[in-house]
Amino acid sequence: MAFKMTFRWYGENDKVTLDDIRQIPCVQGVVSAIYDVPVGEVWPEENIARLKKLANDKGLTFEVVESVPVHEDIKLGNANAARLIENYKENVRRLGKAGVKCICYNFMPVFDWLRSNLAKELPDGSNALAYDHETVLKMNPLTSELSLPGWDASYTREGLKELLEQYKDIDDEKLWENMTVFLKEVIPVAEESGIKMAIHPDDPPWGIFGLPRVIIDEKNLKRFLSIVDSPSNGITLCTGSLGVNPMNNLVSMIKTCKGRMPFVHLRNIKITGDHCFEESGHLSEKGSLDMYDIIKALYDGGFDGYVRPDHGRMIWGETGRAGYGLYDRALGAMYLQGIIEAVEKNAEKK
Ligand code: DNO
Repeated sequence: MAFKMTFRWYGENDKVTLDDIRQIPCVQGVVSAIYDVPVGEVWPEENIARLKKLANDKGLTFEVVESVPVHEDIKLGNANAARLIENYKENVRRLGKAGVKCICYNFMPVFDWLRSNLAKELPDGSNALAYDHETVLKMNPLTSELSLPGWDASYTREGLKELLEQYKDIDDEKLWENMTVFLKEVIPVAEESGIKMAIHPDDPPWGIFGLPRVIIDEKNLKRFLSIVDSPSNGITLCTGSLGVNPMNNLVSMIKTCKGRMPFVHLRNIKITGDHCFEESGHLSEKGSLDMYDIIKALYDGGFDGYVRPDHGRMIWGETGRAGYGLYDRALGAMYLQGIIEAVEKNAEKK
């Protein structure tokens, strides 16, 4: 099957259980990670095996890891980078051995995804994540509470000040350089291990706090893919990340990245102003992106890979990890699957 529907699961401490997930009719597998090993260290094989067994025992596959985080020293390209890249390669090997087929990661300096409001009330009374550029510009990363419940625990920022200091010398070109070193080492190991690496775009796709960000638009995606021209060097097409810049044409990106998108995050967003957006429900008419056009473009390009609904709103009184509750993501999965079924059957009948 070309589109494999998956669902992110934060492991045994997640309020959303595997029993919940297996009851969403279209979901075949979970997307997860090992959360109790510090960034940069090698994941114990028994932890990986346990995660896989837990999922498989519930009839779910475990073929996608999100994320194997890239240590800041690799992004900075400092003296520790070589050792940490070796550890990363070992993780790729171990995950390949355990049957994992795709690894999602990102190369965003210091901060992963960023929002200014974790619970903006939408007109229907639901709560969603939102981003307002003015508010973010006023934030001081050293004093503001920037921790997001959706961030991988491994992204906690000790020594943040020191880290930001080190990034002073890293501009976009230097970041590309350090990324190139990483890719040239890791992609051959991924190829041998039967793994497709899938870089997540920067979210939001513009610079914040003066830090470089490069996985932001079609031109840079092309540049990224050409660094190592291999099916194992791919991207996670995250519609909600790239789509908040109205200059980014997702359908065109899908054509450009044909065959190089092993993983797709399908989510809608509503652009509410210049550099401002809120995370609407998945339904096309609720946001700025046309989910039908996106899925159709993937299908037309012969997409063969994993998809997952992305951040959901908090609805029906649910509380929990912002963006990662059960109900709205489950609605999203079923809505997306409806489009997928229609697109596939429509094409078969022609
Ligand atoms: C947010 C996620 C990101 C993503 C990482 C991948 O909800 O999409 O945190 O997992 O950027 O490394």
